[in-house]
Amino acid sequence: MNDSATDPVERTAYITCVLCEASCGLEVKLRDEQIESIRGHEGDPLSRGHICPKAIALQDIHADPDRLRKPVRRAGDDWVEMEWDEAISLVATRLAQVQAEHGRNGVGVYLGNPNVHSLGALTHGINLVRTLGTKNTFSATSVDQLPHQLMAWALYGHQFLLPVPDIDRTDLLVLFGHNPMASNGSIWTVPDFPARRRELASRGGRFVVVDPRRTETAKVADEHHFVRPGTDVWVLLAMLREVLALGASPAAYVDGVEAVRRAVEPFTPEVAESFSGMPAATIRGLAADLHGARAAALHGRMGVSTQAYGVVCQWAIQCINILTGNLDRPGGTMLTSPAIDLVGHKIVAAGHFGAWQSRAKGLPEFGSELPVSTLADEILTPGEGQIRGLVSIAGNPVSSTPGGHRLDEALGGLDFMVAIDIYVNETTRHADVILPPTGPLEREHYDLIFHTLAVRNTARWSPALFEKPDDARHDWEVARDLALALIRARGEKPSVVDQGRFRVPPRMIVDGLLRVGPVRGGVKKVAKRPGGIDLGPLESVLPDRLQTPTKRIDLAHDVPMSAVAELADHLDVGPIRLAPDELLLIGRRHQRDNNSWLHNAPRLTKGRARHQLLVHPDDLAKRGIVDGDEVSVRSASGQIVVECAASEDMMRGVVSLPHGYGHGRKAGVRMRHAVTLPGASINDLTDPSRTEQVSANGVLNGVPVTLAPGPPA
Ligand SMILES: Nc1nc2c(c(=O)[nH]1)N[C@H]1C(S)=C(S)[C@@H](COP(=O)(O)OP(=O)(O)OC[C@H]3O[C@@H](n4cnc5c(=O)[nH]c(N)nc54)[C@H](O)[C@@H]3O)O[C@H]1N2
Ligand SMILES: Nc1nc2c(c(=O)[nH]1)N[C@H]1C(S)=C(S)[C@@H](COP(=O)(O)OP(=O)(O)OC[C@H]3O[C@@H](n4cnc5c(=O)[nH]c(N)nc54)[C@H](O)[C@@H]3O)O[C@H]1N2
Ligand code: SF4
Ligand SMILES: [Mo]
Repeated sequence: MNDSATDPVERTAYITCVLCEASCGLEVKLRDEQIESIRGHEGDPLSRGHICPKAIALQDIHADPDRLRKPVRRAGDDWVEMEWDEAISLVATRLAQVQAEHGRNGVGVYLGNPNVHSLGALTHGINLVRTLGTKNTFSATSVDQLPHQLMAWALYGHQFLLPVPDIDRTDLLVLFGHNPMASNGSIWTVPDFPARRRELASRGGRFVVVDPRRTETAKVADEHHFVRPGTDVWVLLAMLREVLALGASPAAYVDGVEAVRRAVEPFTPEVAESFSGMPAATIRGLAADLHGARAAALHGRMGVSTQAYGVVCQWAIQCINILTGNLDRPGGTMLTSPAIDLVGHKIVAAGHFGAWQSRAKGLPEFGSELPVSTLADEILTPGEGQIRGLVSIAGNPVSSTPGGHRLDEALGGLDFMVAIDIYVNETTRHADVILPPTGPLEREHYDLIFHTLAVRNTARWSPALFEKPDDARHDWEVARDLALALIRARGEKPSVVDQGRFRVPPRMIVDGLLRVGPVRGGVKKVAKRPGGIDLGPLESVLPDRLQTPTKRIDLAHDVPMSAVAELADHLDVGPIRLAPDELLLIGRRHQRDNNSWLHNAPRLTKGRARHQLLVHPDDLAKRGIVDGDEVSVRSASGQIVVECAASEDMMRGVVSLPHGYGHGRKAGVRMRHAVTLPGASINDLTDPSRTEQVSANGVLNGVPVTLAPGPPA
């Protein structure tokens, strides 16, 4: 007979991994509430059993002694724990003070990447930002996908109408500046990319990668072409020109073709070759292949978004997909029909561009956010509207944004800073108070964003794996409590609308939204099925789903067209000119890194070091540097010392460094494993004064640098 007192209690839970855009479904086995195993959930209709090493590390985050579990207040280089009510009240009072003295814009906001991976941050965090009411709002968008959103706004009438490659049915997939074998896909929720890529090959399809490094993805492609960093714009415009020469087949709802034809006329494949190093014949061949394929998809990501002409690159990519007839075609690039339709239900605004400018540099807002490259300027430049207080939510801009070292100094001079964050990192170490919400295994989740970008229409509810501890607060509760306290600290009374907006929990919001969609039921119905509800493959939805007032697409939209005209006027100038000894620096992601965090997860940091600067052996030899040497790397913005590694995978003249390294720069950071990790921050080299031509997105790739042996004397 079993002795129930000693019998272990076993259970299996099905949850969503919130660590990257792939949003995999996980199967977690527990024994007496201890995690026994984390696996990919085979029955998940979207992720089909996929998992990567980061998901295993979810348990490291959960158990990490470095993770904050109670609010802390800075006392010199030390941190003192506080009770929640006391902390919220202190923060609200101080923020209200800064805004009373310096105006609403006197408090700035930075929203980091993990916000999009947290339901509560999306449903409630955004309302906290609204309550702050500052124009000085910044986010990771402007070191990332801002050009995509701007292009979608211009062409499709909504910043979130972002077509994704229909990889499961395509015959030809062409990726520019994207490394899904490491990143698992971006602005494209494509869990299980490795298997989907293999299926493409076994269907007889082709896969082409254009990248200055022979990446993990390039290595599994049928073709890889090197391109000199920052020159994709000429390649893509030349491809667009060639597609038009072959004959365009746009849908009936597409306008502006002739204007585009005239605009791209100067951009010949020969011009593109001279700037990019990509042979004109290759450029013509790619255009012809995209034009001739039964179904083809062209997608460009970080590599082309975070360079000087990111918006034109993204626009040209859409134009090529549209003019080859591949937009909205099975196997081409398609829009999703998510169970919760952020676009159709107008939950997310369509976006607006240039409605105001940043104070110091006159850079344009997009969707009410300013480009983060200019955050330090807004802190350091005196005058009306200067940022004197900061709210940083799930972010580490000192590590993640151009000229991070300058921002690091600027943060030290603020009157008050609060971070809503689970760690003391390079940025939050400057905070006066840190408010730590529950971790990823303690909260419920529904992917509002990534279902909208997924290769299959599904709806998955993720329960909290563990109940939150009694004295913990979820991110939505922190946002609620802080916003309501701030309103009171201003001497006002929260309105009925405010009360309602903040007190309804995320689950109820999702429930209501699901009920008006195709699922025909709420959270309960979705949650009943591990892996969620399968709504099938992507469907053709155009022109119905367009949000332009005319329900038509105008390819010749003013914003991209004026940028193309400017490029045409300066065709003799071309890309950035380099001094003879200069190289171009680009970024890199690894499967076991996650932006600037997770470096204190032992499971992810063990094994071969990967912080090195990759350099082609010829470029090392020219400088008398040997593989494994320490080198100093200098740019217009700063200097770092880092170990180098010879790599034949690099294009000559190009060097690569991963971002998110360089921890424990000074006292205060409390991440044990991370601070002993070798490596330096690439964003001490990226230049905040060089921004993308149209949107002022960060230019993270194609940064001119020089290399010298050893640390500087
Ligand atoms: N040079 C260069 N720079 C880059 C990039 C590049 O390719 N090259 N990539 C850019 C891109 S695409 C991005 S998205 C940004 C990302 O950069 P950031 O926006 O700074 O975000 P992260 O580094 O992902 O994480 C920031 C912090 O969020 C906290 N955090 C994690 N989970 C939670 C949570 O659930 N709640 C709360 N409140 N906090 C949490 C952790 O402490 C972590 O340190 O970096 C950008 N920077
Ligand atoms: N393991 C892991 N996964 C992640 C993340 C992570 O940090 N680690 N971060 C997540 C986030 S926030 C994002 S936004 C996504 C990003 O996902 P990806 O877009 O795949 O990001 P990267 O791996 O930086 O890939 C950018 C590629 O562009 C190339 N490149 C650089 N400059 C140029 C150029 O001028 N032209 C061209 N054609 N290529 C260029 C680089 O060599 C690199 O291979 O990944 C997400 N997934
Ligand atoms: S690919 Fe992304 S979502 Fe999937 S398990 Fe890895 S980190 Fe999690
Ligand atoms: Mo990102």
